[in-house]
Amino acid sequence: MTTRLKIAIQKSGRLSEKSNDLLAECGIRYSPSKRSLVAKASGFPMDVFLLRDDDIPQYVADGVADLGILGENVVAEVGKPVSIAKRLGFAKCRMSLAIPKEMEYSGLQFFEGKNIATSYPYILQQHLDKNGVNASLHEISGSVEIAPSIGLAEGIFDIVSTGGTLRSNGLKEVAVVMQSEAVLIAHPNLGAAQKELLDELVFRMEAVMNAKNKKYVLLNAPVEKVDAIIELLPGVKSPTITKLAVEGWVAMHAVMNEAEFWSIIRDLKSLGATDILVSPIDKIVR
Ligand code: PRT
Ligand code: ZN
Repeated sequence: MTTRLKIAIQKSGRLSEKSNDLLAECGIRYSPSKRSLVAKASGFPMDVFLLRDDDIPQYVADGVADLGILGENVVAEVGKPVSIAKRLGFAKCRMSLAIPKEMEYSGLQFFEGKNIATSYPYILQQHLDKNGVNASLHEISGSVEIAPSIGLAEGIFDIVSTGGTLRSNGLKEVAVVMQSEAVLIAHPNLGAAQKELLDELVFRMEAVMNAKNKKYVLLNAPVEKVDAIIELLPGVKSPTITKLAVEGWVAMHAVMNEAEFWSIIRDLKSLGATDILVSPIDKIVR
C-alpha cells in the first residue's frame, strides 16, 4: 500500500481559505463532502481532515493526522507535543493585553490582583508567572473585548490584528505577549515514508512562498545604460540580458518584489528603459 499523508486543516474560519489556496498552489486539490470530515486529495498522496482549529493539535499529537495547519497561538495554548515544520506567513496576528483606554498603565504590575478575561488562559498564565504577577483569569470563549464594559474584568488578553476591535470597545493595547502566524505542524515521530512526503510538501510550499509578491520584470534598454540599470535592480545576481534585433538595444529580465518595482520604476524610465512588462510568478525553486 502506498503511504498517504493525513493533513488536518480548519473546516471554516479565518484559516480555511488560505490553507486551501496554499495546498492548491502546491498542486493538491480535494473536494470536501458535506457528509464526511475527510476528503481524498489528488495531485499528492494526501487525505485532508476538515476540523475546528482547536482540535487539530490533538489529532496531530495522537497521530490520527500526520500534519496540521493552524495558528501558532492555538498550538501554544493547547500545549500538545507537536513540532512546527514550517511557518506559513499568513493569518499574522498578536496576542495582547488590553485595558480601558482611560486607565493609566504603568507596566505588567498593573494587573496584580486584577481580573483578566481571555480565551487563552494557558499562554497568559505562563506570561504572568514568568513576570511574577498574580491575577485572576476569567476564561470566556468569545466576545472577550466586551468583558471590561460589563464589569467582568479590568483587562483582557486576546488576539489583535488591526486593533480596530479594541478601539471600538474603548480599549487600548498595553502589552504584546506573543506574535502568531499560521504554521504547518507535524506529529513528532513520523515514519520514514511520511517524513519523505512531508519533505516534498515543504519543498512545494517553499516554492510557492518564495514567489509570493514577486514579479517577473522584462524591459528593453539601450545597451549603454545596462550597467546603470543593473545597479538599480534589487537583489539580482545577474539579470538575463538578450540582444534585440534593433542595433544598440537589449532586453533585460529580472525578478523583484512588487514594492521594489514601484520604487525604481521612475529611475528605470529616466535611464531609457521602455516596454516594461511585469508579470506574476507562480513558483520559485531555489
Ligand atoms: O471554528 P474554529 O474553532 O475552527 O475557529 P475560531 O473561531 O477559533 O478561529 P478563527 O477562524 O476566528 O481564527 C483562526 C486563527 O486566525 C486564530 O487562531 C489566529 O491564529 C488567526 N487570526 C489572525 C485571527 C485574527 N487574525 C483576528 N483578527 N483570529 C481572530 N481575530 C479576531 C480578533 O480576536 C478580534 O476580535 O478578529 C477580531 C478583529 O481583529 P482586529 O484587531 O483586526 O480588529
Ligand atoms: Zn477555534
